[in-house]
Amino acid sequence: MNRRHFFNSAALTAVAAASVSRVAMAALPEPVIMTGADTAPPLVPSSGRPYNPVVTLNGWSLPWRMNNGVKEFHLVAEPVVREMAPGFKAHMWGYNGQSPGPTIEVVEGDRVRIFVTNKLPEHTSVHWHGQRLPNGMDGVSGLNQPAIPVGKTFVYEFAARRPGTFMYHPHADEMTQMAMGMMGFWVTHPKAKHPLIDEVDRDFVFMLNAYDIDPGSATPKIMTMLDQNLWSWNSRIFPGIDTLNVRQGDKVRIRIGNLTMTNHPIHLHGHEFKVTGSDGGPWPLSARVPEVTTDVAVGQMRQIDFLADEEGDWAFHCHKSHHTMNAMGHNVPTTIGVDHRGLVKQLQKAMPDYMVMGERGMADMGQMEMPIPDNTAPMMTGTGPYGSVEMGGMFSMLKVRKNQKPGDYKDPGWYQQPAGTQAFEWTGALPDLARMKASAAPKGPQTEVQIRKPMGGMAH
Ligand SMILES: [Cu+2]
Repeated sequence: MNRRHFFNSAALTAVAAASVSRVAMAALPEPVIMTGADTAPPLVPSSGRPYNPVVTLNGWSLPWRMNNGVKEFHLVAEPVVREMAPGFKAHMWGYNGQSPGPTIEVVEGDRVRIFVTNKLPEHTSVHWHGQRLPNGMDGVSGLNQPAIPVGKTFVYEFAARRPGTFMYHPHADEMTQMAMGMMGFWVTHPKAKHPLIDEVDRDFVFMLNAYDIDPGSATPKIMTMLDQNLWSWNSRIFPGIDTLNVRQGDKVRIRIGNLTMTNHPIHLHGHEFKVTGSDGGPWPLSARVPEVTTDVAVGQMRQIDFLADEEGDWAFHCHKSHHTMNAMGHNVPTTIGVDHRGLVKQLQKAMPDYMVMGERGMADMGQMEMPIPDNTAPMMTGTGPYGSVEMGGMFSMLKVRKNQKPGDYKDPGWYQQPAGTQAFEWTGALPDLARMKASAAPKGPQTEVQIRKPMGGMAH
């Protein structure tokens, strides 16, 4: 984190006091810029009302300056380079050095002033999705305010009236600016104990977002409506998404926002959770049912709570199987069952790099080190302790450990399963596989259907 000036941190208060000049204090706060894609530790508040901070996956929370009782933040809309996975950098637009922008955390009742500086090549605005605020602060350019011209700074100011999880994003040339990565999270913590908001030990936030970046290129294609090839959490794709590391017995909350163009059924292994809130606010107890998957629709936020009581490395992912894959630059028919013998040599005369894909399924792809263009990520990848995980995109893990210290968010490494608790190979005798008896088969002529999936539309 490149803290050009640090306005709020328990650890660095003394530094901040020394580094903020009187001129800066009189003017707008200097922006804090993030240069990396690591998950920052929670930003413990050192001014204003106390709260239990969130952890943004592969992201961070924006420090503020307290000015006469008003929390002042400075967002800079600008082109950024975001590392989506190790070795794969995308040229996006975002805020303060990254896409998504920093999470803004405030407390119910706080007076908030946000300076927004536009360093994009076109005008922009910021809409504060889900907030109660004066109409002129809602950020729809043309409707609520003139757009923020290139090079100008606008000021938004309102009170954070209700606790909850919200988002921010442009409401000016939205199609371009959101496809380029402009979005961020906003959390308003309750000011006191709230009957519908439990206190939790760990509180994670991330945004579902999606991009269309051709393998070998770096800039998202903004015209793509549905056929994005990179399905990401906070503009990161597996294996670039950090794991959610918790202590066994922790009460865990995860807040998930969706600013893609489709819904995402988010699935957690090994535990049941309850959806306890949305951007509309905390849900009544009567609306909370146990689930292991919750669909997060476009423009929605879902907050899930659960007790992390099962030790292990638990998969946590979007259940649309094409959303746990990375970029594919091809339209191919399904070739499972096709005999390729002889064909490959013929094709390699014309295309020396030709490889057979999917003769037995696509799992081979996860294991083959297939040459790929310079700036992209393998389609199905990630190595676990027992081999290739064959995943990409919207996939991570919940890591539950007995000895994870409170407040420690470091990756504990792979889970060591106790002896006798892992699936194993049967090495005894096998009976003949039971088949349907000929006498039980339907009579009459049989048609064998050859299924060949249609060409094109390999959208995932
Ligand atoms: Cu999905």
